[in-house]
Amino acid sequence: MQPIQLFDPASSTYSYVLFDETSRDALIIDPVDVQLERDLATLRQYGLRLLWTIETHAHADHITSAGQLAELAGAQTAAPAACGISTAAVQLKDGDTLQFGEEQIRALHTPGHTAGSMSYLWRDHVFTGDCLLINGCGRTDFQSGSAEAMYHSLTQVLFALPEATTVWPAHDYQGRSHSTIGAEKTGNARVAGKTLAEFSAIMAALHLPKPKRIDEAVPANLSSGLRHDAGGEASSSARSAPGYAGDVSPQLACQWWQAGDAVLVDVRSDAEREWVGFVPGATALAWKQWPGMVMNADFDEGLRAAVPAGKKVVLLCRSGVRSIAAAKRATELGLEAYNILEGFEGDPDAHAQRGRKGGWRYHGLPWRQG
Ligand SMILES: N[C@@H](CCC(=O)N[C@@H](CS)C(=O)NCC(=O)O)C(=O)O
Ligand SMILES: [Fe+2]
Repeated sequence: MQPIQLFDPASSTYSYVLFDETSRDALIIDPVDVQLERDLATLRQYGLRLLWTIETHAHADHITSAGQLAELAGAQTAAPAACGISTAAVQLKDGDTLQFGEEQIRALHTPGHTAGSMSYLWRDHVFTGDCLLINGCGRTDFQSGSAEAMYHSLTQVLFALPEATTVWPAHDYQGRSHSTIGAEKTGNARVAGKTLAEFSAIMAALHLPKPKRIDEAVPANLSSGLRHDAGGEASSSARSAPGYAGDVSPQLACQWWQAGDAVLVDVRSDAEREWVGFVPGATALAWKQWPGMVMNADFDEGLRAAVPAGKKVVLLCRSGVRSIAAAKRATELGLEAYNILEGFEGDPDAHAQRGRKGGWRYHGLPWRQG
């Protein structure tokens, strides 16, 4: 089986989907925010359940959709431990493996483009991020880059793999899709047959312009692409000036709902409900929002139809972030709208801090597996 290779033309980035053919459990490497819809459609087309989003490094040229995929598809986020992506649920160290169905992918620490950069090995395929590129390699002139570390990663780590290993890079700027370790070992213009001194001189002479989006992309990628205005801080700033009727615990929301005082609206996607679990009898109305784009038309219409005059609406999402945005929208539509704290599953950071799980499903309230 071959990896599914996906391309983002604006940043010349390749993302990769791998899956287990029996269980359909899948992962995606280096997903790009503006390709979110395409990637969700790809998962649907192949009938896949996304278990993992995996970063090769904190990108400087585009923003990851990892955080969005966690919300929308129920994936867990994984990133190299030394990249400072503090929101990633799994912090990978050299040699760590991630399981998807019967398949496994293994992290190889390949610093040089950045100090934390990793490549990933799956069967006889290696996903090299911005370490080994086709007839090139990642630049080493910013973000903790090092030509010496790059030289070591290329010649000692990646070129030590079997020559038939297929190389899948994170970028190609000339339309090439993949290569092999053997071809790069003998023919790569920057490193093949070069000493460290020669390689370092080549890297120092590149003088590449700074990526256009670096100042915006790196901070966003350090929080899995959930920018501060769309991520966890949205809830704390929202609390001081909510723009909606208020926050309620899952228990109180359930009481109101069961007493007929409120309509319970689940704003997660169909996929999330199917994979994670649903609340029988709740109204399903997906809230679609990703950076720079809010798609409200269906939501508005559905909400108007679902909530009779005089009733409250209580909004449920996965971790209590999207439900805030949805509650604000419902308020704009004239409804008395409440956000259900911590959503269906709870906030993983809060779990870690408090040592307990907080979402709807952990309170003995009605729900069923999808
Ligand atoms: N021109 C691109 C940036 C290109 C770039 O710097 N790419 C990085 C990867 S993030 C690289 O390592 N390039 C290696 C090369 O071009 O040789 C932009 O403005 O976004
Ligand atoms: Fe990069």
